[in-house]
Parts: sequence; structure tokens; C-alpha cells
Amino acid sequence: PETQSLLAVDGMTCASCVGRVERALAAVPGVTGASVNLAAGRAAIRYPEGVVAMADLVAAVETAGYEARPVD
Ligand code: 9UX
Repeated sequence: PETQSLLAVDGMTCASCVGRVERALAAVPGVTGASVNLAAGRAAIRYPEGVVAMADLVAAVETAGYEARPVD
């Protein structure tokens, strides 16, 4: 089944940041959707259970230039 993870993302200040983070997450193999809430500083990432490692999601955001950490 599909599951979802949440990341707290720091450093996003404009709508283009949102696009950058969403595209970076969507490019991680296995990810089927990524949605960023700028005001909340959160990213929701969907993928089939078991196919994506949280560390890869964090790394993708950080490579794009933002700080990320998992949210329980
Ligand atoms: Mo907007 Mo974000 O001008 O890194 S793209 S601040």
C-alpha cells in the first residue's frame, strides 16, 4: 500500500522554493507524489510502503539547498 512521510523543511521563503523542494522529492526513485506547505514548513511525500528510505528524502532536500528532518 501507499504510505506517506512528513519532513520539516527549513529555509524555504518563496513559492519557487516550494517548487524546488517538490521537484527534488519527486525525483527520488519510488516517490509518487510530494506536496510542500510553505507556511507550515512541511513536506508530505507519498510512496509505496518500503520502497523509499527516509534518509534519501532528507538527502534530496538538502542537496536542493534546504534543511530537512523527519517529523513523527
Ligand atoms: Mo525564492 Mo527560495 O526567490 O531558495 S527560490 S527564496
